[in-house]
Amino acid sequence: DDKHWFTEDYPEAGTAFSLRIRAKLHEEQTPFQKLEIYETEHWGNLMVLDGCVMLTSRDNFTYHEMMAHPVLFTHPDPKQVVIIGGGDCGMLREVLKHKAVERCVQVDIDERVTRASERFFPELCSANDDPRAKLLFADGLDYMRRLEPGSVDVVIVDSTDPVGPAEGLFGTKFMADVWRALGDDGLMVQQSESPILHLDTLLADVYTAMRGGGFTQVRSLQFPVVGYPSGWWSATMAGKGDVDLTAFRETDAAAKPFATEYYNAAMHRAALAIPEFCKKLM
Ligand code: AG3
Repeated sequence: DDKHWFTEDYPEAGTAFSLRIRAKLHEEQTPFQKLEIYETEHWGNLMVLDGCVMLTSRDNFTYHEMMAHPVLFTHPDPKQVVIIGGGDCGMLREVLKHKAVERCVQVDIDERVTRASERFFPELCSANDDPRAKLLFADGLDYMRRLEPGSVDVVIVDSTDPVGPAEGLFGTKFMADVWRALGDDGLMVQQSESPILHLDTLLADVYTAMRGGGFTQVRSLQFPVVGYPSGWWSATMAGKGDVDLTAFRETDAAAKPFATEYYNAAMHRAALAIPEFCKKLM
């Protein structure tokens, strides 16, 4: 009964991930990618771009919370935030939970992703009307190049895999543009794929690109994402100057005045631990 399953195949790993589906709710070829939405049996709605799982209603909280909150609790006072990608608006929602944030600009190349999210994932779009939010539909590479130097506190890169539209977001040139846009205490975080599958083929390159772009401090967090290849994911933070990326505002995190489903100070601390096979990155 193949038609009752959505499957993402990972040829490089010899594995696949399937979700039992009830219906295909939407399909379109946008100017940038193929966008599909399914209703699943057990995981709510599913968004797929170019055959890759982006999120489900039920599991996206681990990814969005672990990309947004660690970096925001590591920066001393994050006021100006930029999200590159993130068109589903789930990252924007997490960022705006931080009262210190005065403005969060989301820059996704594909407006259709946001329109589909508003329709099929309204819970992710609950902060889109926040006066601090600004949604731009533009090329993130261009946007970053043009930002005024030193004008941003935190950049969050919530991209697709490093092929197709997102490829440039993993390169040294982009990292150098992020470095320049950030203030002295500035931090970035980038989704950096699976430690068990992509350590040598991607994570090592992200470290090289970040260092090549000028960042002296680089550190990954690891956490589960059920719907992504291997179910085991990473986010890599980078900082200017001699910031200690393991020294977050732990007291503030422990007393966070907003609800989360995964993130807390202890999960943040735990996610910073480095498995033995990953130590060669450091
Ligand atoms: N960012 C996508 C991560 C890459 C998933 N890769 C895959 N399924 N092959 C997700 C966007 C969520 N805001």
